[in-house]
Amino acid sequence: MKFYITTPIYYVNDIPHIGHSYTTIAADILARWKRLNGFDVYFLTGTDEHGTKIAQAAKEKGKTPQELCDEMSEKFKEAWKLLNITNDDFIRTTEKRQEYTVQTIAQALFDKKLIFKNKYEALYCVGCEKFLAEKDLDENGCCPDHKTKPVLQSEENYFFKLSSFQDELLERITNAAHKQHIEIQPEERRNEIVGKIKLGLEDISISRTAVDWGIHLPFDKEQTAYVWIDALINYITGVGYPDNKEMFEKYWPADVHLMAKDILWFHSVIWPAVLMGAGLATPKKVYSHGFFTLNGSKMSKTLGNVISPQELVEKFGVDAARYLAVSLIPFGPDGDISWTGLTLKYNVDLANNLGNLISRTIKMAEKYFDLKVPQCSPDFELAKKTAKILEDDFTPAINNLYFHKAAQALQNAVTTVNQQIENDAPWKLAKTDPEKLPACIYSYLQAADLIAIHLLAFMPETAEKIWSVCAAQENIEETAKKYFKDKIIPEKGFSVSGAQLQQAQVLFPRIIAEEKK
Ligand code: ME8
Repeated sequence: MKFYITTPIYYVNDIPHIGHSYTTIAADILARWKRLNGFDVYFLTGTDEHGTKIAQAAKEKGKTPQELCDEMSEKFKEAWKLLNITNDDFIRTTEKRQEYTVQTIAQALFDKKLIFKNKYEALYCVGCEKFLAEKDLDENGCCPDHKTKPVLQSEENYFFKLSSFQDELLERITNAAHKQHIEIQPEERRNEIVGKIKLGLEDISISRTAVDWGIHLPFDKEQTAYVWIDALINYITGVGYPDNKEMFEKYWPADVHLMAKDILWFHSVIWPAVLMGAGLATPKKVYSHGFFTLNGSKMSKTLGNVISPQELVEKFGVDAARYLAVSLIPFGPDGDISWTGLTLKYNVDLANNLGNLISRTIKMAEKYFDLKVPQCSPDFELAKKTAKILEDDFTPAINNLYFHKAAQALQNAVTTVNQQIENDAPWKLAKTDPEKLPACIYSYLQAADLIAIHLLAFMPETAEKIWSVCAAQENIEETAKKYFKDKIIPEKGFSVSGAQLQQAQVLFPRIIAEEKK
């Protein structure tokens, strides 16, 4: 069973911020989850490095485009390393392999007469890297996103016959029984896409003459491929197209392309049409999440209101940063975040709920059992109750990419164990019914181990810590794989009676909320 997952390749004219981190962390959680469930996962991310926007940004900084791309792609790589992202490859569109694939696809489409030359004149926004219609402009005649006046550009470009794919695209998107069904999520966005396709698809320009910082077309060296065509093709280059047939056949088509709503159209319409034109399979799923705003306004480097992955990690630690990024707003609609909101969620979910469960359990084991897993006949009732919550709520949520719901299910499982501790009141039992104590503490440890297994994809380091503090046996990943396969708790439990526990450490120290300027 294979699973190929991608993030967008990010433009190198911006620094990585929480928006890029959001998509990449979500993709990483899914990649880790699928690996734990026995899939042979391939996870691709990278950077988009061609086009006027990048060439201009380089000029402003007094660098060559290549220098800027080298420097900025490193920043993305560093950010993903910091966030513990397990991508299998990092593709850059300026690499030779990408040039080769783009030229191969362009030539194939040209040979099939799906690419033709035409004169084109329209208003072009450099910021968007696209032509805009008059109706798209704001009241000042500017691009509504970039607040700059688009320039009138006229040139002879190559066009791709997007219009000829209209019916087949509609069929693949709307017919779930189609063997090449393209599932677009969430539902509302899929409906928007379908509505727009039904209005009619126009052929699109796929090359430029004035842009030198790009990949030259094999059949006309005067022209470079338009950034979008170049960028999308990364997804097949990344799995070896065209020369590494074995790899390509193994992983293509992509199981899920992950992105935000801004680029859903390109991924669910233009990309599948290009693939169909080239005679290749179309992606199985295209999933778009919403846009983050920060304190109600759009995040932008020029406004200086971005949250960087470094800032997130500095304040909360890597695992909490991963958890908070995907659990704060529902995966799908837009949402607003703030440092206050992040801190609050950190304190409630991680410091108070999860952190507290582990520290109080270990402290009781220390006080009553000399820091050993108590001797008793195994009691799995609480672990089974926890397992049921996770099975009913966590697993379907994560499989459907509802990361916020999966995070909530983890919290519900933790709350259930904390409530059980309150109900048992072991501190009272120690005085009234001491013979009941071993089974109680033993059961909290088993439930904590089970939670750790489910935390692995979200918070890998925390899961490992809980696992070792609670003296769980074997390797956590191996145990998790086994557990997810047959859902059976080992006969003697995950933490075996008599095993030495570790001192309680504070997993998530409480943080005082203060809004960062
Ligand atoms: O569009 N909220 O690159 P890009 C949520 N190179 N997600 C956000 C976000 C925000 N505020 N800001 C960015 C490009 N993202 C092209 C893609 S793919 C073949 C080419 C995330 O650097 C989100 O995933 O503008 C969005 O789709 C992506 O970054 C856009 O990245």
